[in-house]
Amino acid sequence: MKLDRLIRIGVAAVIALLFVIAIAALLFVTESALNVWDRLVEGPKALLYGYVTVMAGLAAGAAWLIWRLVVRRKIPDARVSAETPLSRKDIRDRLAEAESAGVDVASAQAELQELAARQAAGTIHLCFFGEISTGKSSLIKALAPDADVVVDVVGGSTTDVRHYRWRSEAGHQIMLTDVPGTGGLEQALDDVAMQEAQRAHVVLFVCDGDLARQEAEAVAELSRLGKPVVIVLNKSDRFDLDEQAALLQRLLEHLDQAGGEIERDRVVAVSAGGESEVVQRSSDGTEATVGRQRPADIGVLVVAINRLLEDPGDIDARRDRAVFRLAADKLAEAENEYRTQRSEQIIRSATRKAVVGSLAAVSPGTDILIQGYVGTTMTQEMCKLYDAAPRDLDVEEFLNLSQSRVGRALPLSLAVAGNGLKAFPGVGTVAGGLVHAVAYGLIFDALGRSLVQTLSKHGRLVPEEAAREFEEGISEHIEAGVRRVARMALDEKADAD
Ligand SMILES: Nc1nc2c(ncn2[C@@H]2O[C@H](COP(=O)(O)OP(=O)(O)OP(=O)(O)O)[C@@H](O)[C@H]2O)c(=O)[nH]1
Ligand SMILES: [Mg+2]
Repeated sequence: MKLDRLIRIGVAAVIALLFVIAIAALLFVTESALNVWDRLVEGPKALLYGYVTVMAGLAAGAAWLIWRLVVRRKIPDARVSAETPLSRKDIRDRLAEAESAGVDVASAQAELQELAARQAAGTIHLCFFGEISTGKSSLIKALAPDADVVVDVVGGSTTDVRHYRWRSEAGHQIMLTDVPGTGGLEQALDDVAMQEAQRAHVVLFVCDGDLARQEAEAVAELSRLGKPVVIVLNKSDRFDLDEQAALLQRLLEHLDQAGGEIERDRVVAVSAGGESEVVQRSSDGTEATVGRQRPADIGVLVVAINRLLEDPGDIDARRDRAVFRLAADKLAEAENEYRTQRSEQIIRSATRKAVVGSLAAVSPGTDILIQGYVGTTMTQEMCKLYDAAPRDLDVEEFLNLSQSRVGRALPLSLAVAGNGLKAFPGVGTVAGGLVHAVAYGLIFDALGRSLVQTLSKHGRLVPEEAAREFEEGISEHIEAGVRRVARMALDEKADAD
């Protein structure tokens, strides 16, 4: 009791002393400031202004330094740039940068090569795009009767991309492109079709009725990519004139909502014809099913294409931009792939170092090393992989926050490690050192995986969030990683022995 009172009196005395010092300091500073100010005011004006300028400069410099140190740097968000148009130079630069980092850029590069080949040939590509069995192949066959086009009653008859030569009235060299129908069983074929549409100058969007939701979305996507879209209502032989007129109106509304260009001939109704099966009865009474060609009526489509090409405008530049976007998407996919592989390597290497370090330690258990070299290197390498330039302070803060969570997770990690090791035949009694090594390895493994999750979600290191991710996912990661890490520790131990 006495001691407590003494401490209180002591603290009170210190406060009183600090108060006196603060007042004295304030008086002293005020006096010198006023002194300096008086002299400046009396002295030449140039000195006054010079002095004020220097003071303001110093204050601004200090503020800037504090800002740099404390406030987080804003890293441009990759998702924002997904909407901005790309130039040839942008995409070339990105490719070169990614390639030097070790990313496989072949498929993105192939897009640029295909574009160059098409530019050199100077042909205009018209892509027939639409759901399966809407009559894309039949339309191409009607336009270019000599072409060897596959048409089938069964949906999904076209499974690859084919080009057929054609010529417009104005003498343009044209390629009619047939692609697989969308909305079938294979999502991969939808992608093939969409990518080919992206490479074309104009998309002829073929449908055989009002647009379903997916079709409307595809029209919107194509318009967003800057594609001139013509909606072609095929099989119009199945509708009477009033129905046709109502459908054309609906389609025009779809195009308008999708942000497509509403010009003359952007929505047309045609009949590609195609084959129908009819039962033929011969004079002897026998019946046979034969295919009969329906009459084609595609005049309005030919007119629409010719009109569109009368004044092609910036059709080439728009096609180029869409291909650059396609190449950028393929590059992003390749980068993701690369990150997945590389992050796995980084995690493995850190986990191995933790295991080896722990096996070599004299008294395992005293040294959880998250804040040490291994944790720092792993965090920095991972951030670099995700183009997130972290401040050293952020790395430190993340590791500190994670370290405080490790204490809670260690018993679980040890238990899982012990069980995991027992599952290996021939290990026999599991030595404590080995269990600790596996437990530490598991913690690094979990740390690495939570880092990958936050970095791929936010594109930068947000210490509190990354640490929370670590805490929330740790038990799941520990369970998932135990076989791998136990194997690693056993191998390392065998090597050491
Ligand atoms: N009634 C009618 N049927 C048509 C018309 N055009 C095509 N068809 C029929 O529609 C079916 C599908 O024709 P395709 O040309 O193979 O359709 P597609 O869009 O190329 O089909 P996928 O390649 O499978 O996506 C065939 O049975 C055609 O005979 C048309 O104008 N009227
Ligand atoms: Mg087809």
